[in-house]
Amino acid sequence: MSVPIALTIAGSDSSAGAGLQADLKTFAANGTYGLNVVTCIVAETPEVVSEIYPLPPVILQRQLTLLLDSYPVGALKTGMLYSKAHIVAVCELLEDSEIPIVVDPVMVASTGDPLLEESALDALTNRLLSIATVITPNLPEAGILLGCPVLSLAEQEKAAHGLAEKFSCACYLKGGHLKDSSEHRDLLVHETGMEIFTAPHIDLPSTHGTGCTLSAALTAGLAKGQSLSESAALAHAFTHRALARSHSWKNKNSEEIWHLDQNQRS
Ligand code: PXL
Repeated sequence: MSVPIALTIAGSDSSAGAGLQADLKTFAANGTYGLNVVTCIVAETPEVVSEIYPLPPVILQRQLTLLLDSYPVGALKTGMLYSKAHIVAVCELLEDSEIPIVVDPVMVASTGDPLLEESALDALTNRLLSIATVITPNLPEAGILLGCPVLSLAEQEKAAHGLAEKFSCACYLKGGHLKDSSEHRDLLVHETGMEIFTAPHIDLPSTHGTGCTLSAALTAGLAKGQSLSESAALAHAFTHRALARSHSWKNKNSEEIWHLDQNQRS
């Protein structure tokens, strides 16, 4: 049997809980072979982003062209793209592609540091989102994309439909930023309706990498030929288990979610 291939276009997180490292671990844990295109090198931990070093957009294109020419990619995702030039570089190569595209519209790190330049927002909304099969914003990102904040469960539902319509794609809207509930509610709006995924709130000092993990698991599902609905259910369950198994080290502030061997760590 041939192994399904998932590809990520993302930044490198030195602490490996987010970014392309989270994506590759998630791809592997979900039965796919992962490929990666690096956009930026980020010196960071869950507590601090100390440096962002963007690679030249042409180097991004060389990686992506080579991989698309060499492998039967089943699905791909974009994560941290950082600048307008990086977004345009990706769109130039993917605009005519038939591969399902998951766009995680990464804007801000869990530390609050920006991971997208302000001048890139136009290219994100006008070019990248229009080639997405499914987008996976969190509530602050949804607010920016729609031009109005999303602050309640009712607004979340309206926003998920609004985004799907505005960008003519499916929308998996993550509800984790609503703080007034013991339960988190994510919504998937797609052609045939809306699905709701709920999970109990887990109190953690850091949720670094959660968004990357969810969009990567969704991409793995699509790469395996699962429907959007099945892929979303897989992604939701996988991310919840990874968060529930978060690991921290003695005398160290860092805490990282656990992607691999979900049945082996309790
Ligand atoms: O979680 C968003 C994200 C995406 N990509 C990279 C990151 C982060 C968060 O820190 O470092 C490279």
